Amino acid sequence: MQALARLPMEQRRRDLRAGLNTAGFITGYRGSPVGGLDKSLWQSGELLKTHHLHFQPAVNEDLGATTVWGTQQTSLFQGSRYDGVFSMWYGKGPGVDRSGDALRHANFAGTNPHGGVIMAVGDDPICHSSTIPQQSEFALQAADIPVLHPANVQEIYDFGLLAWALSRYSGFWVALKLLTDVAESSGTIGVGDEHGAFVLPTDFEMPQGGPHLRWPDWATDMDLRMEQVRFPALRAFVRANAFDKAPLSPGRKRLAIVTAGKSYGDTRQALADMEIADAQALDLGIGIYKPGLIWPLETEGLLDFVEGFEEVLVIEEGRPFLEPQIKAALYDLPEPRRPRISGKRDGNGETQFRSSGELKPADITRVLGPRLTRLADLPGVTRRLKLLEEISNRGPGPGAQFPRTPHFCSGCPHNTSTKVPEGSSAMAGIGCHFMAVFMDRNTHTYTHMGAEGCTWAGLAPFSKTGHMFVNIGDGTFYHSGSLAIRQAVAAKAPITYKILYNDAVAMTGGQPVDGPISVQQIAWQMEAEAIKRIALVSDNPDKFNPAEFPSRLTIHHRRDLDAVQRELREYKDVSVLIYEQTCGTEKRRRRKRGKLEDPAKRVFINDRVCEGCGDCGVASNCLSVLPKETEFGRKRTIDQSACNKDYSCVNGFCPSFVTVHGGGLRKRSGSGADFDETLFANLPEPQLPDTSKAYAMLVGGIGGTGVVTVDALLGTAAHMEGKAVRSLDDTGLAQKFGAVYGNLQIADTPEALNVARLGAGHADLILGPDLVTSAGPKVLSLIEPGRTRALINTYEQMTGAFTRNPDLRIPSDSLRHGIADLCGAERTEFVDATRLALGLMGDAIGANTFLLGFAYQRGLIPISSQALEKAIELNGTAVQANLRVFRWGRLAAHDRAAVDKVLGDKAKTAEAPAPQSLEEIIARREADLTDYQNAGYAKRYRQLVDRVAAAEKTRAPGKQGLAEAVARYYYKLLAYKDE
Ligand SMILES: Cc1ncc(C[n+]2csc(CCOP(=O)(O)OP(=O)(O)O)c2C)c(N)n1
Ligand code: SF4
Ligand code: SF4
Repeated sequence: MQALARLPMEQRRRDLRAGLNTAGFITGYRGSPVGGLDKSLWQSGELLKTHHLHFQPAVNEDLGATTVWGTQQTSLFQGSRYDGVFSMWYGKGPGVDRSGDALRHANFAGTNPHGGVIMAVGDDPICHSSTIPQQSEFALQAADIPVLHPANVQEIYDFGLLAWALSRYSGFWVALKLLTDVAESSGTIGVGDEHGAFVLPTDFEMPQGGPHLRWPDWATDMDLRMEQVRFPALRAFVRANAFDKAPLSPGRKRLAIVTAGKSYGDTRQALADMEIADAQALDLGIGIYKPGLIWPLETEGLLDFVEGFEEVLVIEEGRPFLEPQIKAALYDLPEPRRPRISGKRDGNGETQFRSSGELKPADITRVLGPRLTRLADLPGVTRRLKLLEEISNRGPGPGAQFPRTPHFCSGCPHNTSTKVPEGSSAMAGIGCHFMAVFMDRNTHTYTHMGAEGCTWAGLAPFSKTGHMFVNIGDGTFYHSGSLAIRQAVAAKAPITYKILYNDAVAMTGGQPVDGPISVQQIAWQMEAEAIKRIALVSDNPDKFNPAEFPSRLTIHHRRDLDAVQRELREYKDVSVLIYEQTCGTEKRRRRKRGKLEDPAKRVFINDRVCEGCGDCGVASNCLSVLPKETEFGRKRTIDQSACNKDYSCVNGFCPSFVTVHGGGLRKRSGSGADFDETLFANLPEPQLPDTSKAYAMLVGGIGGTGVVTVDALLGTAAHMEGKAVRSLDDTGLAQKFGAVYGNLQIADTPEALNVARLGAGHADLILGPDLVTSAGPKVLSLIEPGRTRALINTYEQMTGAFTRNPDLRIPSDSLRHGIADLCGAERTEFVDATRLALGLMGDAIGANTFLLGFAYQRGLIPISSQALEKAIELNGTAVQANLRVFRWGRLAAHDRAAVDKVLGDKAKTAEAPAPQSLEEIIARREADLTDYQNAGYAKRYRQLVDRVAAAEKTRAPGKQGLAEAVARYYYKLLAYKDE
């Protein structure tokens, strides 16, 4: 995203040097994988102004596209302040889909010669964070928009600048197709003048009138201009500037591989995995042609390259897009010069590359490998094919039964807002509430953004079901969803819209809604749409003044949500329930920045009173209500490090809950400013791993808990040491407490880094902040026995399923075995990083950095400690605490006894209770009851248990299950059972 954010600044600089006074305009709508662009631009602050850049996030993508159209009209009206405006539109695939009409109109009209339009199109082909897979080139082609396909961050930058030049020259809007693996990755790039440099064609004379936007102008003229001016100009510019490259061009021509963008990197990785270096590939007669412009394909260069090869193999992800273009180009070559061509299907018509799902280096190896072994004896190929075979026979491993699915954050309003009364159902739309479909909340089906409820408006006349609840976020409402409500009103559909006002566009990172919006405005807007029943539900209803609302709106506390919904579902037309409660994660952010008061109130559970029924977890649906295994059975505890203080767990009138007003969390022994750091003084420096080849690390953690930060620290540190880095982090839906995978590779040179995402058997290190994620099938498939090492946090962080199943247990032993069996016991290590970080620092948030320190000391991180510490400082967040916990991690690896000494008794806390004899169980409880009341009370207990034990001994010699049960549960009855 930073490469994209830098582009307009660079464009303005270059224009100034060329004597042009231009301005830049950036607009669009967020959505992963371009979800973070707006934040990057906002972070640029004053730089935007300095470079005459105007950033205006759009209400939605198609309106954004139309505003861009306007920026190309500077020459049509009096009073332009600039020679031209170069513009950038951004959006994810569905944004392209919904903008079809706007894009066709605007591109048809053309651009300004000193303006130009580029589009940053985020494509998520494997639905990582999307409701359907995207391959936007088809929609862009339909709008006559040329598509460039960058293979890495460097090409985002280079192609971005070239795209504006092309747009100015030819009048086209020009798109950059940004796949998740490229858009969400980071790497080191060059930004000198040679990047994005272009020349004007010398073999082409621009037809009279030129390609640009004008007025008056009519469709038939534009159509003609497209054919006779703009496409020829486009082709000439592309020919002159070699968007396409031939990185491997052999003398002896056997197999020409044509592949673009991410698939190019995947192909390179497949060759590297098979140990085929460039020289050997050339010897074997293998060539590679890499189009940068994937539509319209520049065929002169392509034909020059492929002529004379025996065969052309097209490698591309998704539905065939390059393949038909190449086939069409080759069709006219005379037979002897025309190579055979295969792509999705081989020469026999059998599928060789699937059109659905992700295309991985392993898939390419499976197709290329056998062909190569037919040409020569290649042990590397045989070895790799064998490993892939072994990996695909492994099975998914024990973790497959225990997935970490995304879940609402702690304190999320949707934990409550998405509940529906018994007997009712709900439909989902776009936004965080979508996760209700994974939960036990009678929420089924969804629509694309801005059509929420319209499916029910269509189905209702044909259904006996009288009513439907429909969830819609405030961001979506503002983007386009208010129109969906209008559709439902027009259809008189029996729907209750639950407009979830969480005061943020939360799913994409907590951006503000893109214009003025408030609970009051929504209420009045709904009133104006002729909706007669409107209710407002809030966790703090007193803050609302009824006079500011339509008179028929009713205001309720969230504890009355069920009753309000029961009433609304009887209503026979569209009704609206505005649910107001700020996003939990947003609250945490605002509190950290001092923008929101941090209530001095904390909730605790007295585990001696708690009966472990789990009702608080089920009712609050909150991930911060955790199990606590105690001598007296499984109880509950509140994770104070993660709690976002929405207090919904307190609602159950359980006597175990204790709220503490005032006061803060106690500082721990290892965290205070007065702590003596000399303990860390003599830490030896480990031998670091070799980076002459890519050193690949996978960080398997939980979304929202700092995995991305670990990756960023490692990446920054490596960069500071002059090493090449390539990393890829998850964003979007997975970030919500689902499994996230930080992919990070470090090497001495960038050429060693082909792909951003690690594939089968690629990992040198599995660094596992989360045991569940690290033992999942995805991570296990990265392990190559004998090469991969694993360092895993043993902490049992519950999954969202625990909110529905209070008896859920993490199968830690089998998960650990799943990893150790593959890596080998000697290459696997487990450490209780969360417990140690919490014990030392008073906050579990440092666990990831602790683990990093531990890994470093074990010689598993290929960067010096100085660089890592510098990166922690540069990161700027809780610098002292992070440096400290990093060093604690190092010390724990080097001298665990020294750490335990500092921890003292805390080292023993939270350990699972050790197995005990019957007598020990009884004695412990007898003593407890004496303390609780008196010796007589304890005696009463002892007598009954003894009687049962004696009876059991005579009736069932050798058994003591009954006596043990009585020992445990009679105690419970006497000590704290409250019913
Ligand atoms: C047309 C389109 N543009 C962008 C997105 C990406 N996207 C997914 S969720 C989301 C945020 C929705 O915000 P809101 O409705 O406020 O719900 P919240 O996430 O805050 O709960 C966006 C923009 C999309 N799915 N479709
Ligand atoms: S980001 Fe906010 S709205 Fe989304 S799940 Fe987390 S707390 Fe809920
Ligand atoms: S509701 Fe009360 S008794 Fe039940 S698990 Fe929660 S704290 Fe324990």
